[in-house]
Amino acid sequence: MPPAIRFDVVTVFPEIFGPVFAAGVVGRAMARGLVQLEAHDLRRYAHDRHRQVDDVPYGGGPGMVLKPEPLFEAIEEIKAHNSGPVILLEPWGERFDQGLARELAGEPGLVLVCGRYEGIDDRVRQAQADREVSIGDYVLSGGELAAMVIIDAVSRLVPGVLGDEESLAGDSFAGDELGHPQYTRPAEYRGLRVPEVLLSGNHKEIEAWRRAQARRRTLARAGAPRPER
Ligand code: 9D3
Repeated sequence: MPPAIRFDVVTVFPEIFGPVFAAGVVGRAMARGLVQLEAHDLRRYAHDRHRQVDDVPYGGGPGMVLKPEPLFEAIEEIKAHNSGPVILLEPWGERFDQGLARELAGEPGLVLVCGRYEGIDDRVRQAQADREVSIGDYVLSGGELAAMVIIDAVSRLVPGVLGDEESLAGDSFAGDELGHPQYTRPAEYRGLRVPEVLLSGNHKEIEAWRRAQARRRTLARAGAPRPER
């Protein structure tokens, strides 16, 4: 069975991807062959014996810039077996949200290119990239954590990745709300009681309570991104 989605990541830190996805639902989907992830070491595509993948910026300034040649060659090789869009992880990219996750989950694969240092030679964007994506307005040290966020959020939308236990329906409430508060046993802990309605066994009332709580959360967090509209 071919994977439902394939992620190829270009990075100078390929070794950090394995452990992150070894556990959890995405790791299980990978073990089942439903999701395939390959992290490609950019240094393997370096041209010189020092395996140099960065160089000083033209025009001067601090830091280093990822050189075009290793990135072009890595991306071109990956494109031969991954027909999905090439996405550069960039702080100024289009904001990743649940809508974009859904869109990307419909692709056969994604090629995720992680920047490091001051950034990526712009010719990579000009000639190789289909889009640029950011995960939010804060400064990370590179694109790897952003790529992992995207892999996680996209993978769980691939049909069959989630079991019945953690099914997609649980991501939304009435299709449009944030979740309601959750409780498990014991019914009282350190004087804190579980709301009586949840112990009542009255499913109609429980449903109404949850709906109201979810609405409260949504209003209290107005402007917060909504999962699974
Ligand atoms: C300090 C360097 N900055 C000068 C204005 C630019 C800059 C370059 C590279 C800032 C951060 C980075 C590394 N970040 C990413 O590669 C990145 C990122 C992020 O920082 N925030 C949110 N999403 C992303 S996706 C890739």
